[in-house]
Amino acid sequence: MTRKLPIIAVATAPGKAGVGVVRISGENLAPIIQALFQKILNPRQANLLKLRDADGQLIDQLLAIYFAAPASFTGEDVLELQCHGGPHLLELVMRRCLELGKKEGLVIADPGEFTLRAYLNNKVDLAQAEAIADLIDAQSEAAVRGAARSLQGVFSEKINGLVEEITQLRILVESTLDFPEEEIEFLENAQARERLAAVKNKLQSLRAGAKQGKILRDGIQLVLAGAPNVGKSSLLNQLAGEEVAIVTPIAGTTRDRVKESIQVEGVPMHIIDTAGLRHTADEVEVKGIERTWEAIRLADLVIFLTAPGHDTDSDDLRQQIMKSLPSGCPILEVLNKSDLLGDDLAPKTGDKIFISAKTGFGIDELKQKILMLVGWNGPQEGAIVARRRHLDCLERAAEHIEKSEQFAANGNNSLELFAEELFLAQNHLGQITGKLLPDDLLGKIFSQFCIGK
Ligand SMILES: Nc1nc2c(ncn2[C@@H]2O[C@H](COP(=O)(O)OP(=O)(O)OP(=O)(O)O)[C@@H](O)[C@H]2O)c(=O)[nH]1
Ligand SMILES: [Mg+2]
Repeated sequence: MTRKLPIIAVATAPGKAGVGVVRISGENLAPIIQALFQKILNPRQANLLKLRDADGQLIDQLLAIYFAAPASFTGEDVLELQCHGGPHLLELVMRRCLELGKKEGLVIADPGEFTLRAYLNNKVDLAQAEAIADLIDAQSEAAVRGAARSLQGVFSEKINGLVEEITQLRILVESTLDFPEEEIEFLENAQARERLAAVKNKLQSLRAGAKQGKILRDGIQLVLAGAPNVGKSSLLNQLAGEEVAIVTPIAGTTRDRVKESIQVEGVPMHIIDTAGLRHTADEVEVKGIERTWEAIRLADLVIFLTAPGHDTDSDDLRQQIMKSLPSGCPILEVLNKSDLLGDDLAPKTGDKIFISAKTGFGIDELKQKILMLVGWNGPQEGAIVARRRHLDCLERAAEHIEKSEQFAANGNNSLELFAEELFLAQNHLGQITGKLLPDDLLGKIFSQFCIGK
């Protein structure tokens, strides 16, 4: 995980482009630069140079920029070669660099290895390193802005601020531990409970912000499920604004999952249209229905679609779906084909939403309801992006703060436990920015990056 060898990778996306960048990072790149260009490069200057193969034939004329350690992205020496952006050309450039860097141990970088080095050299903390990947993967403009804020350290600063407050409180508590008779007075004098309440509030608002940030980063897996022919594919098409899925009056039209991503108010929605749920002997349809259940088991929200004339078994089906939902996943019952009801719209009861995939009636209301059910509070000033990992850490920290509060309330003889819970809360927060992070987790996080980053 933490090898020291110089690494190389193409940093730009695969495919043809005007420019393609090859990046090298290592503790000392001087010998490699010398071998490549027979000269020393001044740091931070663009040099128009020729790269030749072993026979002296020109591979490319390129711009080389050298960043001397520690003033670089990785904190090591970095060489950026801005070549022409052809995949075969870049392959040749890579091969030549590997040839000439062989003596120095130059190897192809693992996914995320450049950023890992930036992290290990304290150029960014872990939350910022993750924000780099999130910025690249951002699925909407709002997600780009959120990731950029996290990268600037907005999220990390809040975490660090909270860790600092907890540390101060711990120092107070631990300095009193040796004087048990003063415990109760201590809690009063140091305003420990008030300070703890303030920490709790801040943690609460961080959790709320991170929950929004997770929606912004990952979007919502929205599964359209129901009996055949109720109009699931029609609804997908209506939401997507194009004919993504095949629609016919024949029950059992959709056999496989059809996915389409849209954005609603900057929130990415990954809509999954599924095979209609029914008993059937058709082998293909049976497989399709299995996939419907798989999709339901991974959903963030399931729309249970019904339509007039299809409600005979709908109670059973709803029950069955409810049993398969992941914990906390809401189900929204939607009645399609409301255009067929004429004036019968009156019995609109409960939470059920009436729509028409055909006319577009109720679609805006449906979108709003979806956002509300997944807990989206609308675009927010200063929003950040966050990951499941961050939410988990915040949740664990909140649990320990909760426990520490109980010990503080108990007063007598529980100061030690109070301090211990504070310590544990602090640890979980520290894992977000990467302090106190188990090594295997680090490997897992960076392996999800793209190559060359
Ligand atoms: N009147 C009316 N017809 C609709 C509406 N939505 C869908 N339909 C019709 O209902 C039929 C079935 O629509 P689909 O979207 O294929 O239904 P589905 O739920 O995907 O069906 P399967 O793929 O078989 O599970 C088609 O003939 C659609 O034109 C609607 O809002 N109003
Ligand atoms: Mg369908």
